[in-house]
Amino acid sequence: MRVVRNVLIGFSFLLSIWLSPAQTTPVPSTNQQSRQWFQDARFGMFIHWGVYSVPADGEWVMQIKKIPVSEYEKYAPQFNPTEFNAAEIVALAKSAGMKYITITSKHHDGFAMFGTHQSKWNIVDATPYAKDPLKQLAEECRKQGIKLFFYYSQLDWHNPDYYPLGETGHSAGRPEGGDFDHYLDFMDAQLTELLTNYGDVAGIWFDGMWDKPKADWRLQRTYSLIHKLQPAALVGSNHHSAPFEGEDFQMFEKDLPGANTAGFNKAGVSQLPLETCETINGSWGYNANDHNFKSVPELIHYLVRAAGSNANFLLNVGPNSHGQVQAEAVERLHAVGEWMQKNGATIYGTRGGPISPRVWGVTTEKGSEVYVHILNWKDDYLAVPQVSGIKGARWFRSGEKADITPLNGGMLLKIPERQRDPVDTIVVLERGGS
Ligand code: FHN
Repeated sequence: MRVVRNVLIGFSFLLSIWLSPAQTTPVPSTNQQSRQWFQDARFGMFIHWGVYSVPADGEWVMQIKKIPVSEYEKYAPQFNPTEFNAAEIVALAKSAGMKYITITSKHHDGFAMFGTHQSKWNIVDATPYAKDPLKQLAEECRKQGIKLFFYYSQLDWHNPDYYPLGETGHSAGRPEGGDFDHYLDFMDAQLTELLTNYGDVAGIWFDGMWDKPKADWRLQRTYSLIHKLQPAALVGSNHHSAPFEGEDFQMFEKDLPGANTAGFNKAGVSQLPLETCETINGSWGYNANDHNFKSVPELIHYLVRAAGSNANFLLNVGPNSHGQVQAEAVERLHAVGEWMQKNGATIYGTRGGPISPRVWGVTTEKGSEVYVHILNWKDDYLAVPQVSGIKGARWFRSGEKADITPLNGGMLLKIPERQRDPVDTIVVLERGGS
């Protein structure tokens, strides 16, 4: 009996680990469950917020305007975001249909938006605000059932130990010399604070490795630290290369997976859970002169096309120096949320569908249903490739039967005017038994 029990225990252990095709080491079940949740979530809020919101010229102002540390630090005493309301921001994300928030804990300027003890260059010690917005946000996310990721920039334009310099940060006025390993210790210490003092963290969103791609970033040490402190936390890094060992999702920037119109996405699409991120206007960090807000249909199409590419959509807002999200962004997020309330079933919990993305639209699938999202098609008929096992079709919005017939090895869909939707006409293909 004991032998049988031991065999069963051994077998259940083997079941609890899983080899992800993109990795050679087993992925623990806690991490696997997080990846599953992440893929089901499909939609998140990116928040770029920091002391750069004071000059209100985007998060690269220190680099672009060649501002030395000595001058840049003068923005901190002006940063007093008394209008910041964590409950409102979390509620805004929920109203948009977002399931998680990814907020900048530290961007390239090195300014920590949390009460770190590793340096005084942070919102608690260096500003009149003197409070920890990430602590407030973490508590609100727990209350409102939203998961929280922390963006963390490995690139640092402020820390003198970020040396030798990479592509950027040459106007910061830091002294020559500096110990990069000491900087990495500093980084690991800040990550330890974030993964110890803020409750459950859904993941760490790294950025900035592209500044010194050939440096020894001690990735495995840092990734092991994260997975040890919070085994359910996911690791992703926006290094624009193929995923490294220890990374749990792959992100793309300003393009869908596999596309590279913006020049950031040089890597192929891995087997890891995928996410693409984009700005709601043209800037990540608050830019007072950027009124180039995307329309609601554009944002919905981005979300649907991301899901059709088996990816999440991380949509960014940049709060101002008072801690407020721009009214134009709030308005658009509410409108996207109304669409998600009606159509979210064709996005949440789905995976990329059996027909690969097309100019006319994409497909997503969940269980026995395939959702055909017709985003850009004016004709009365649409020919699509055959999808196996289809026993029927219906219009998602009206529930009425859809007229789809076999044609030359594919399927011909008739699209009556009354079934059309100006943003996304959705047909549900119902799969049979076998
Ligand atoms: O340089 C950053 C940029 O400021 C922003 O954070 C984006 C968001 O994905 N990432 C880097 C550019 O690739």
